[in-house]
Amino acid sequence: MKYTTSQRLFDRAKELIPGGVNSPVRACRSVGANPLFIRRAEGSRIFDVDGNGYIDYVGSWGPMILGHRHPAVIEALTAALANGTSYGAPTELEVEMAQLIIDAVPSVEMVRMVNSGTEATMSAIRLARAATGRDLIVKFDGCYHGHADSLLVEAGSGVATLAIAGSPGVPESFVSHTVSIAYNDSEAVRQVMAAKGDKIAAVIVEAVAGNMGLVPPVEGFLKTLRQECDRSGSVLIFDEVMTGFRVAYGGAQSLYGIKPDLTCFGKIIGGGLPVGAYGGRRDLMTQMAPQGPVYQAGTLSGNPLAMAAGIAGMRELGKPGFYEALGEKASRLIQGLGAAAKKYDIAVSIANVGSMLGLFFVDTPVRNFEDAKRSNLDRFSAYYRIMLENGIYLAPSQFEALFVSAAHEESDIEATLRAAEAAFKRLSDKQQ
Ligand code: KE4
Repeated sequence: MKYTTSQRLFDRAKELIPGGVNSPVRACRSVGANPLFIRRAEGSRIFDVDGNGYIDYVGSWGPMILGHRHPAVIEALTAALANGTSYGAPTELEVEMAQLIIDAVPSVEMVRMVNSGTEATMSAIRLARAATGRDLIVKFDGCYHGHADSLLVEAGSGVATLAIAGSPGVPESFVSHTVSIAYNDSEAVRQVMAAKGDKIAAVIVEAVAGNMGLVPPVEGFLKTLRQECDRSGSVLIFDEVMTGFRVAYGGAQSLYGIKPDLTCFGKIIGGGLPVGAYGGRRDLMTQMAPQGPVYQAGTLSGNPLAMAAGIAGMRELGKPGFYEALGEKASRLIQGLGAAAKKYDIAVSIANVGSMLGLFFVDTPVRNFEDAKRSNLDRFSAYYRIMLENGIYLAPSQFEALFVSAAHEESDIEATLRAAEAAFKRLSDKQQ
């Protein structure tokens, strides 16, 4: 494949934008590649500026569950555009979006729109601290909740990929209020809550972790969080920015039967436009300005274009059988990947929760960030590059999840499995 235009644009971008990208993980540094500059996307495919086409499993890092340019989304956006782009005033679309989220997620009694997942988690943390009068928050190693200061501690995603524990510029005083413990370690949770529970404002967790690669919760982990927060009076926050409307219409909380006090959303609910939201118990949410004293605001919060795209997409997701069909595709892919790796004796740990998939190059189960970090990153990088050569667009990091969309056809799955088999064969040959 030819990448000359991407390369030229990247060289220029690096002079103008830090690292040449507007979000670090896009720089592909951890896989020793240069980023492709994208011109357009359609359905399950994405096309770079050199005219190369790829089957897309990044899906804009989660939002594109319907595939790119779904007709219903494009039609709704076109109609919304005819009325303008932003007013800075309430619209009927925001009422409709709020109703859709509240109807889909029973733990959410009220909801506030913001413009990113980071804003959603940052606001939920502020609300929990205000409501409890406490400062401490608990998060989990390898979980990423956006780049708000108090959450950039042992974070996953781009931070994990860049191996930054926290980040320069975050005052020690900020992270001193954040405790990060091992994901899936219920005993550690009980110990921290026993020791500090009366000082802990909130426990925030990815109910299915997608930012250290895919790591599902083990039996009892989420229940322990619920029980311990009930016991200590701490607010349980599910960060469903990635899993919300992804793993089920009601999110991960509907799969595992645990009701958090607050939930954060993003990605899918904006249909590909900038969006975030947080919501939950009415007694908490009514403390947000202007109804209550806790301040949070946003010029473009509830933007009519993002609302129109999100609502149109969510209506498609609410149709009978949508998640079953999507889950079947993901399972076929996962099973095929496992069989291909086995055929060439390549040790992998693979998992999926609905249409969120993970593949680690490690021969033991991955239950937390320490396990994930044992993955063979050199092998992952080689796999990434071989798959790209074969027209498969994967997340350029071992510490990310992959996403199957409704637009992925059987032929896409088959092409992906052929590419994976070729990749595992090459890895196996190199191994010998
Ligand atoms: P944003 O601020 O990027 O909209 O959302 C932050 C966020 C919060 N919570 C979870 C569970 C998330 O996964 C994210 C963002 N996800 C990453 C990819 N894993 C975004 C990609 C990027 O940083 O470019």
